[in-house]
Amino acid sequence: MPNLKWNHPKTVELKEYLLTGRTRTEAFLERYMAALNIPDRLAEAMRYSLFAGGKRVRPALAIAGFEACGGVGDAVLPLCAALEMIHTYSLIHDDLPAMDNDDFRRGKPTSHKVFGEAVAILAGDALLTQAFEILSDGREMAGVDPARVTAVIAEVARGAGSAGMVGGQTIDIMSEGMEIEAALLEELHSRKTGALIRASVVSGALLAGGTPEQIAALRRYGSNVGLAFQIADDILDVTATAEELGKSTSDEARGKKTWPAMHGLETARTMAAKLSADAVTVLEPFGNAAWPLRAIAEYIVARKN
Ligand code: GRG
Repeated sequence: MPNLKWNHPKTVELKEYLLTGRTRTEAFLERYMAALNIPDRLAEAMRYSLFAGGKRVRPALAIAGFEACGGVGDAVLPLCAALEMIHTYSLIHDDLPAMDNDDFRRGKPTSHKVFGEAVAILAGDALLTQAFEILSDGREMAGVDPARVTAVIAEVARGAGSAGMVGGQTIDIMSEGMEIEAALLEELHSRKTGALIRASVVSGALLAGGTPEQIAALRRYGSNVGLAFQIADDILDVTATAEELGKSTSDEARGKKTWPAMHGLETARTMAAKLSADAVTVLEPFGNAAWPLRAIAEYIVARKN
């Protein structure tokens, strides 16, 4: 596994890159949310989870995919905001009593603990719907070829929907407490976590007008990084403290199958490192324009939360 430390020069560069992406995404989200005419309690619940201190990995991947294919400027920000809204909706719903029944997320009480189940469900619904409104709002991506915007919307919908994240979550819920095969665990994680991560980098590339070869390469990158992200999450679930993770119950304790439980901790680490290394290999034709994608692939398996 790459041994990146936060004071290493390469990670300092990535840290700045992530911070810039995060600042731009949050400024866009603030502006967009402020202009919405919605009931106060709903806005409060949406904002509570949207601005709870997430790492903003998916926006960073979208920006990095966009830039790797020659994209410049702010046209990518609506995509970043939409991805973060979809991700936030998934976490709110995942924490509900009917799903994982979690009390803490990102170190704060979960949405339903603060707002009650009904408003938490509605905040999730609103964030998901709002994401697609942003993507289809012509004013936000003025000047971008509409065919590219349509391709982006389809890519994000596939990553978030029943073939992607929602499908993976369903397999997860249905297999809780059961013995499952390694292949099903991989499918579950590739859909539940990997699909939106892959859609983030691919949709950034589609928005920039990437060539079919570039899109295919970034699809492979996204699949590898997406699965590596989930394996790293499972490893952290058993090695990091509740404080570092910002949540209280481990997945293993909840009866979920994890990579370390299935394959052992060391093999899980080796698998994550291999997926990350394979992801970096496909970036060769992009040259230096893909340095953030390389750094993110390494960061994802070295992160501490
Ligand atoms: C409810 C449809 C529906 C889907 C939920 C993504 C998901 C599916 C559930 C989350 C369960 C979970 C903790 C999976 C591990 C990987 C993951 C997505 C972690 C959270 O993402 P981060 O680390 O979170 O990017 P932050 O807080 O940094 O935004």
